[in-house]
Amino acid sequence: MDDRLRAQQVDPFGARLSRRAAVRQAGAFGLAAGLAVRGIGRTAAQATPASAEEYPEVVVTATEYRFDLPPTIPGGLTRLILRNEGAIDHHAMFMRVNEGATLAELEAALQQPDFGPVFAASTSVGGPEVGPGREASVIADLEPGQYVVICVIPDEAGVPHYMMGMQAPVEVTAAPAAVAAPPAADATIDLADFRFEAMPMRLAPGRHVWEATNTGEQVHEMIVQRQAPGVTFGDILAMLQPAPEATPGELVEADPAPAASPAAAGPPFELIGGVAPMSPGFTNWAVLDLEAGDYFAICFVPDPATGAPHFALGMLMPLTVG
Ligand SMILES: [Cu+2]
Repeated sequence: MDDRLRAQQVDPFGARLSRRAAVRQAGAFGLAAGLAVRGIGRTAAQATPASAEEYPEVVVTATEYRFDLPPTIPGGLTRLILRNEGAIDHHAMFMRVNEGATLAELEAALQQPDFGPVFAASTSVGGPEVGPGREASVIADLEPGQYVVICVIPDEAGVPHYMMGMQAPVEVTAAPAAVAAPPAADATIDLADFRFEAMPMRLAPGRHVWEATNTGEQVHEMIVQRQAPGVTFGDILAMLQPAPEATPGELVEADPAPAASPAAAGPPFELIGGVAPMSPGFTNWAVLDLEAGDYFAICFVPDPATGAPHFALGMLMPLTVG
């Protein structure tokens, strides 16, 4: 094992080591210039922004516990649709095999629950997430390469869904000369350590496309949950417990369900869309169709140093639609 790989294995979200320099560079030259180097988003600033329907679509169907999607898809700006036909929340993280790593190494890492080796072998370019019986999408710029789509949400015993079958290899081929312009965004949000910067808190009902870029040094997600009628943001705060028992370095998502749910009818909120855990430096455009109601945005990824979930460090925002 070379030193780079060894260093990444020590780092629970290994890929951020290589991305950290890129993010610093982006800060030095201006974020737009840094992202342009990566070929994301603003490279096509002179082109007309497009609506979500104009991008090539890839449908990922999720059930317990498997994904169905084509084994080969074209690269470039692509609308990734997650159709959740299961009974619980799922996401579809598009993990690109790192330079110098192999698909076999990533698949070996996906045989166990520790995320260190997974992020040593691959980088998350993001992806959609959504609750049962629903469909949601993001638009992502897929570089050609070998990917594995995974779900890291744990079951009640803490076993990530990828170990139960939710992992599917996908080869991304060269981008066709399709839609080159980035989507028209209603909001541009930074997933920072540890806040949702510039996230709108009051919105009109309807379609919103949020451009979300991970400008931090850790992996972040942007889950959008709709509260059941009558449930307040104060209720949400009361039921979200920091998870001090989480082992630093493990991507364990805290269970947001209260210990004693009053009606035992599950958590009083529903995952309607957002961006799955995504490595630093990447951008996803989340396509959100919002009905009137109360919502919140949240990140469950834990801080490797303390084990505290990011929502306890500031990545929790109330949203009002109506
Ligand atoms: Cu986060």
